Amino acid sequence: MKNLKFNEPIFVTRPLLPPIEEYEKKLNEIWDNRWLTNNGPLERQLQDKLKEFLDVDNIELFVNGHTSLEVAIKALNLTGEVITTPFTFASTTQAIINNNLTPVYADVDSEYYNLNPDNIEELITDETSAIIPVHVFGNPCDVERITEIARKHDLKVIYDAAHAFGVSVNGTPIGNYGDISMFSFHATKVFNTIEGGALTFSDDDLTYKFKALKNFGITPDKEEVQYLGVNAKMNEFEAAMGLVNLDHVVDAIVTRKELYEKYLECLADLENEGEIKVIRPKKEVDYNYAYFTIKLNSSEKRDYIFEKLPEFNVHAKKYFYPPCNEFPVYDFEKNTPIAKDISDTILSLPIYLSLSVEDVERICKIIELLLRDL
Ligand code: T4K
Repeated sequence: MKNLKFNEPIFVTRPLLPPIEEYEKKLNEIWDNRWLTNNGPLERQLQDKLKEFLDVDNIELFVNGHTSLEVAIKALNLTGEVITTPFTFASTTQAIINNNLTPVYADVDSEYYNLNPDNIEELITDETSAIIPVHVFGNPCDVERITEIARKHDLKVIYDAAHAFGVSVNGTPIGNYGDISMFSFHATKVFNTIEGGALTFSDDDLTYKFKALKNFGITPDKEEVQYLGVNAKMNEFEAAMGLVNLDHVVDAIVTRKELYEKYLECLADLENEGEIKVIRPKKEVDYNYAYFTIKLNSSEKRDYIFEKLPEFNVHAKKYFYPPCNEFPVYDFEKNTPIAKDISDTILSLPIYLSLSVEDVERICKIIELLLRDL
């Protein structure tokens, strides 16, 4: 088994990095412009290009995904309670709480781990102002049903689309659903601007508000502080990275798909034996292969694999553990058993461009040996 150990660490992900000359070229532009941040020319260029790439009505760029989610919530003047998912990264819940709202957790579906629309309506009260679902691992939520519920109860919908860059559902690009969608362009994402994020939205009027909110509440035309804002502007170094990475992201997704399919092939026996379950893309979806995630059939097995893999220099991650309603800093009802079970048994395996299909074969071999050894 020892000869399966990798010489270099294999992380759950590595950033998409363009050829350095391409980035240098953009850095030269920054030097020529002497414009580093605050609505710079590269940010504006990237905004136009991403609007086209994501095929959305409006887009506004931000310094990171999380802050943009906080701004999105603020812009819609939400109050009281927000129905959301416990199975997500800490950001989603924290964006709600940081806006002085109460997250109310609806359990997820057991196939794709997204907020289950069946569980939403029973949680709606007079205090509810919005639903904030997450397209977990890039698999879209049941957007049709969520739209229907939101319309019926006059609720806003903000999608956390942090994982869903480039995803479409039945041919409709994912950023067109809900009142607002938030994309993360963090280094670990399919498309990165080092740190970075964006809000996409259909209501043109929000542009003015977002531009103000991300710049200390200062309105773009009158230079008045009309809102209590934050500093969440994307800087030119981030935008430069985005501009060059955008030229590579389509190819990157093709490579991710190849690696994803190699995993499926190599893990087929374990899956057929019921040892693991692979989270697959929904049928009606153009997918981005952002994550390769498996579910083990017990928390003991998940923890065993998670702890043993580093002995082979493989570093998987428990995306997402624990569920947000179990964070010790909050005291929320822990009444989402499906999310809890998934969280206890989930494991995201390495998937990134510089990983080879042979590396994937080796990782699968290690997992197979470990599980058979148990
Ligand atoms: N909503 C959802 C559903 C999200 O998943 C996220 C972020 C957000 C909102 C908020 O968006 P941002 O504000 O981040 O734009 C990572 C990311 O930091 C986070 O962006 C992401 N979700 C989350 C799922 O994953 P960690 O704590 O797992 O990151 P870390 O540092 O352990 O990185 C993972 C692996 O990536 C490392 O083992 C090595 C590799 N790596 C990482 C970085 C940063 C590199 O090779 N190079 C690098 O530069 O959170």
